[in-house]
Amino acid sequence: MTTPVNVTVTGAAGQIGYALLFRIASGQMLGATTPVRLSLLEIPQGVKAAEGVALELEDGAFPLLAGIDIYDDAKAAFEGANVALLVGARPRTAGMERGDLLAANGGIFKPQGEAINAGAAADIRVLVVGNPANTNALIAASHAPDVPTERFTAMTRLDHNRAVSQVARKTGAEVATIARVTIWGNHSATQYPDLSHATVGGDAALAVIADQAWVEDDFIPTVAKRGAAIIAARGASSAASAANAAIDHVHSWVHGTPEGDWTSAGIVSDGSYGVPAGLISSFPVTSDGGAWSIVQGLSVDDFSRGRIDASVAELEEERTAVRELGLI
Ligand code: NAX
Repeated sequence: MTTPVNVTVTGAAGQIGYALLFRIASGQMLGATTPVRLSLLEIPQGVKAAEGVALELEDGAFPLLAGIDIYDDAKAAFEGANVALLVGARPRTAGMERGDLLAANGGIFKPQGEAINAGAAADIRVLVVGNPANTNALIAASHAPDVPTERFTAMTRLDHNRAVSQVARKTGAEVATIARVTIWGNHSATQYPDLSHATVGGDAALAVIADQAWVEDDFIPTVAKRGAAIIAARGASSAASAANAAIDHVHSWVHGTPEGDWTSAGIVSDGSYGVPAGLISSFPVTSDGGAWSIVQGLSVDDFSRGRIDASVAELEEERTAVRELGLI
């Protein structure tokens, strides 16, 4: 057996963790020939439930699962990690102000960034799922000065997948024929799902759809507010679809994106498309199997410009807020 890849998952006893871990163990994230060793990080109150999940993982008899360790200490959980999925976060509760939410998450993502810096493997790749994902990724990255910021990413793949699926529904085309959809900005209701460069069966998606009112009044709000629709219908937030998107994100990062297509991910801005450098914003991205690259040279019309700027302004506000809180 080749050396297992060390995968650390935080919030392992939560609902996304429950949907995610079995798929990692089965090889769907890193590939059918790559053994994995799982490190599960929980808060002390979550450890017992994580132990239960570990029992079930054992019961899967996954040939690729080389071991499971459970921790309530970040330093130990990230020791030697090659891939880290930061799922556990502090949710917004009734009456909580944004500053309180950011401060509570700073208390999670600052020490986790420090622990990654201290002990993760040299090739560490981090995906932040826990919300506010972009800014949590920024906090973690800023406390890991020895890890290239490009290794810290935030998940907008669920938004991307939702957008692709909505186009498939609208056009009747198969999902696999839809390409070049983009999510810009923040993983929040201000995100901009963009079809300007998307294609359906190789044709311009906007021409195939031929219904700008649908794009603006139906498609964009449906994608941006899908999380709320799931909560309203299911009585709980997206879990299996979020886990699926995390699997997709890491799979694309590690195995590369298909020729001629791209995906969406929150990665550190280099100033492309007028997004201030240093923000972790969603972009159209490709991967060569090693690193993400922002797709360059796309035209941005006035409508798109306004939407991108609005979401990026929210990211800047969050960055200012966490700066003022001393979290970055
Ligand atoms: P749950 O509340 O079911 O699980 C979260 C788990 O994290 C709990 O078991 C908790 O004990 C644990 N936890 C809390 N603080 C921790 C810490 N410091 N270290 C380790 N574990 C810790 O939430 P779940 O539904 O799994 O969602 C997890 C996060 O994903 C939330 O922040 C949620 O908002 C976010 N999401 C992000 C999405 C995205 O597209 N980026 C979509 C889905 C989801 O809403």
